[in-house]
Formats: sequence, structure tokens, C-alpha cells
Amino acid sequence: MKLLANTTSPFVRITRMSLIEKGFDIEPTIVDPWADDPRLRAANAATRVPALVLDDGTPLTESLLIVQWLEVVRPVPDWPRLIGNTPQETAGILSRAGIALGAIDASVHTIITRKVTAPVLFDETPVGLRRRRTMVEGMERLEALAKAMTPADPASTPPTLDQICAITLSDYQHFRYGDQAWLPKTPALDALASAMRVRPSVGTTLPR
Ligand SMILES: N[C@@H](CCC(=O)N[C@@H](CS)C(=O)NCC(=O)O)C(=O)O
Repeated sequence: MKLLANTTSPFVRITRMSLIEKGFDIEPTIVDPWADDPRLRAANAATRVPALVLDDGTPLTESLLIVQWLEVVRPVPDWPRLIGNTPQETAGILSRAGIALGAIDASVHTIITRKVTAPVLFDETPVGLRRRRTMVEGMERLEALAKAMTPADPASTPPTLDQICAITLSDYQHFRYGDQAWLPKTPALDALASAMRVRPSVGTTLPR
């Protein structure tokens, strides 16, 4: 299998953490999605990372679809289940993951739009401010939930999808907007992200 990836994308990170937790520790093939790398274009019509090319050549794209594939090829009880084991547990995990994903989406949209407009031009527009509000509200909602999402023993507790997405959001926000006054203080969310770094899936995939 080949994982086409870059070192910054939060969608890549969600995929990488999920792959590692499911026992696939693949060294990513680093590509620049903005340089129209032909390998990425062939694997993904949208020319976006991540793309996972299976051994038989089947390309999988979209981070959450890759997670769905992983749940099927690496099922419980041999592998950790990423989206919960009961209807109630799954609803909670997906609900929390949705908060993080909405904020991640707004965050990436802001970074990408800055590529085509001057930063201030986009960030201060009505849409830019709406994206910022999404980031702030998403982070604040997760902050209220983060303590309950932090396991007592992170080293021996594989993260579920909500934790994977919350950790990804927290680290990405510090990476991209650490110097911005509007970034909310989220000590419990930061503590979740930092506690989980003892796990290789989290500690080896930090954005850089
Ligand atoms: N919905 C996709 C989003 C992937 C995505 O937006 N990747 C970005 C990097 S964060 C990218 O490759 N962008 C290049 C482009 O938009 O042309 C997923 O979940 O995998």
C-alpha cells in the first residue's frame, strides 16, 4: 500500500493515526498537492491528500472513507474499533467528531483561501469571519468535552475517531494560528492532545 500525503494536512493526520492504530504503519509518500504531482493526480481526481493506493492498485480517497475501509479490513476483536461498539457510543463519537471536523474544514478553508487572496482580505471578509467563528465555537465546544474524552491511561487506550479528530484539530490550530489573538484558550483540549502523544499514532504524526 502507498499513502500519498503531506506533512501538514489534518485530513492526512486523521488517516495516518487511524492506519497506525489499525496496525498499518506505512511510511508516507510525500507529495505536494499544489504542484499537481502526477502520482496524486492519478490516484485522486481531486488532486488532494490523503490518497491511499491499495496493493491491488485501488485508490482510496477522502479521509473518512479510508477510516470506513479500515473498520472493515481490521475489525474487532483483533483491532480497536474507531467508531464505537453500541448505537449510543457510536452516536456520541460521531457527534464529537463532527464538531472537530467542522472546525478543521473551516481552518483548512481559511488557509487555502489565503493562497488566492491576501490574508487580511479573506480573513476579515464576512465568509472569513464566519470560518473563524466556526473554528472558535468548535474548539470551545470540544474544550467543554475534552476532560471526559481524556483516558486515564492514554498509553494503553487506542483513540476513537472523536479523539483522533479533536487531537488533530488542537494541534493544527496551534500549528497554523498559534500567534493569533482570536484563538481561544483550550487547556483541556491541549491536555488531551498532549497526553495522547505517548501513542505512536499521535506522537509521530504531528504537523510540521
Ligand atoms: N475531504 C477531504 C479533504 C482533503 C483536503 O482538502 N486536502 C488538502 C490538504 S489539507 C489538499 O490536498 N488540498 C489541495 C487542493 O485543494 O487542491 C478528506 O477528508 O480527505
